Amino acid sequence: MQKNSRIALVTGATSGIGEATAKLLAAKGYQLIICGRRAKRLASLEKELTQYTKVHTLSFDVRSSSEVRAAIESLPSEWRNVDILVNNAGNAHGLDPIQTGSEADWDAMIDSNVKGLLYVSKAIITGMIARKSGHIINLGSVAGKEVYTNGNVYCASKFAVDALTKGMRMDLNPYGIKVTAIHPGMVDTEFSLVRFKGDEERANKVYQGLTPLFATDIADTILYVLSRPAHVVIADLVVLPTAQASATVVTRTS
Ligand code: NDP
Ligand code: 8X3
Repeated sequence: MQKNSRIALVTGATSGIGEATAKLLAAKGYQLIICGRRAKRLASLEKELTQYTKVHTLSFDVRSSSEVRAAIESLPSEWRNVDILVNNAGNAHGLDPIQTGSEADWDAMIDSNVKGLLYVSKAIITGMIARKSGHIINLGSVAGKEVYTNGNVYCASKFAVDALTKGMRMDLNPYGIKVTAIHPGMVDTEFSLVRFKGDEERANKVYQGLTPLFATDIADTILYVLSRPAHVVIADLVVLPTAQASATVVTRTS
């Protein structure tokens, strides 16, 4: 078992990028607070990861400021000093033109991708400021750098993550807190299944004819960002599969 005294809180650890990140950081000995709404998945992940490191589980919905506050306040004293926050929880809901988009989808994206990130950050930042140290990693997206057709509100939510990351880095600069944004292109996770509301055929088509990124690729990137020396912060990274040149340019072999 590798030892690392740092405590990392990962939101959205029940699948995809968050789950892969939790697994990699656990293998590297980081102590982990794993979060998500699906408590059963968290319980089985906790069981798996405890062979490597200490794990604490928090099940809450990032869209609810009161749930977020209660969850963070419930942390036992030995888990309170969170060194690393990976703001990963989030999803796209729908892929529709602005004129026919669903308000429920808009709410879900803005409430989780933007407001949820803010609520969790606020709850954690107070302690980081008091200790004058910490590292916040926000999961943006290529969709937060370029808008694509029908991406409207999802893109806006990720543009907001980009702006918030820059703002956080400025506001937290006097306290020695590092702030990083990682902006992946296409990653084969449950992302498209959620976007298309469980339509597997449609979700699978997104990754057909190309080799997408895998969640482990982004977990590797997160580990790289975390393992830079104290005087180095990776501020902003766009990570694409080789087959993807931009939000809209992708080469498929079939
Ligand atoms: P997944 O759907 O596999 O994972 C999303 C995670 O977010 C789940 O663990 C889910 O947990 C959690 N989550 C979603 N909504 C909430 C909520 N309201 N409260 C708490 N947790 C929530 O997708 P990815 O791993 O791909 O996505 C992770 C992040 O990466 C997202 O922010 C996404 O926008 C971003 N991203 C993804 C890309 C991709 O192509 N896959 C590309 C660029 C960025 P649970 O349902 O248990 O609550
Ligand atoms: C996820 C990548 O291109 O589907 O953020 O929006 S994309």
